[in-house]
Amino acid sequence: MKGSIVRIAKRVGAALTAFGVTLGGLTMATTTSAQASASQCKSGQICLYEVENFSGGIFRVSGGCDLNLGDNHFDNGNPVADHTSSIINNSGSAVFLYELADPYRKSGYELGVGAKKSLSNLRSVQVLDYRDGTFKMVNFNDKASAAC
Ligand SMILES: [Ca+2]
Repeated sequence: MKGSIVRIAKRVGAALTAFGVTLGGLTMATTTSAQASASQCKSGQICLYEVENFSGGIFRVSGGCDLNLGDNHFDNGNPVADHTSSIINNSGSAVFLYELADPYRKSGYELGVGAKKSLSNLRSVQVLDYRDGTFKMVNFNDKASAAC
């Protein structure tokens, strides 16, 4: 009796494992096709990415400036504000990411990204802190609320 229960449990376990592997494979395939990539940021565009290394959702800053990212979404539907983890600036001029949206833009952190520059993550970057007017290294991951 005990032996058969163990056998059944093992069989169920094996079936679940097989199912899990199949599901995992499907999930990965789906995720991969929905992931943004660096090549999706064309010449002239400023692109914010939801995930590090230019992955997850992508949002292109229209006209190079958006003073409040609170009403914007990545192409996968997720909110942009406080969710940017990497950036490509393919425009011809510098762009700045701000910790706070207008009208408080110049009351928090400001991160400059030069023309044709990119940052694959924002975990340790030099920002200008308007609170005390000094430059400092901070974790700016998931902090941007405006881009201009
Ligand atoms: Ca906006």
